[in-house]
Amino acid sequence: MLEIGKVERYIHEKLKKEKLHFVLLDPDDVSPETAGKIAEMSESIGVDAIMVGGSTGAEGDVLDNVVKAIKDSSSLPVILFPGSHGGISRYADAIFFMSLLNSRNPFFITGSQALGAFTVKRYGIEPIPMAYLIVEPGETVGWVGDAKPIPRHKPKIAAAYALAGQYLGMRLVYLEAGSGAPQPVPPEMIALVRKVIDVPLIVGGGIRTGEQARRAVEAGADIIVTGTAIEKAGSIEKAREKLEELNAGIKG
Ligand code: 1GP
Repeated sequence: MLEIGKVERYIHEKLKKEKLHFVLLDPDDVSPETAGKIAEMSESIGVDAIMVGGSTGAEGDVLDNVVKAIKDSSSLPVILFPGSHGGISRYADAIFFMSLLNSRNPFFITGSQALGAFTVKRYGIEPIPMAYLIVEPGETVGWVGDAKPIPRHKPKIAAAYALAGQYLGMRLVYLEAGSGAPQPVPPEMIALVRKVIDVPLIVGGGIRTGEQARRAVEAGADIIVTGTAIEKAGSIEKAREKLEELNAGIKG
């Protein structure tokens, strides 16, 4: 029988008490040393998990070394956020086993998933099925994933895809504006998706301030993902300040 794994249970348990903050580290942008430092800091500040992945170059040794450095310096769960089946590391705890539902290319909906499935099983990584939806502008992941980005002023399209994802058995829905997006997913879209689905809602892309994070949470996001604001803070001290600001916006 299929059982829900440890990391997914951890997410559900924590969600009973508060909204969650996941920090995304892209191995193509951060060294293992910096990743370790950010992970340690994240844990001390109250971040709930570290996601690792990216659309380009987050594979092989580069990926493994970042995951290992994070595991060595914190006890937070490490969840893979792969751009394709190349983004699997045996050292991670779990993987968002995601389908880019609004891609034009079946490779990103089911193809890459089939190519990666046996690797996930062999490594014993916990798969967490997730509907991944790209909202305008979509940035690099939208281009690479051949998405038909959901127009920002069409929340109903996002809600329809999100509900379809839930009905297909996906246990999380992720609304993604794209890493480094000039604006995050609009609150009206988050609110409608939240109203329609029952599974936890993750929101990310372009969230740079505590205020933006708070607005996303107030609109109905359960989990906020932040990456660029921390990776590009400029120094470890500034990254700490940014993490604290974002975390305060999420946790209230
Ligand atoms: C990207 O949603 C994540 O996949 C995080 O985006 O880098 O803009 O925080 P940012």
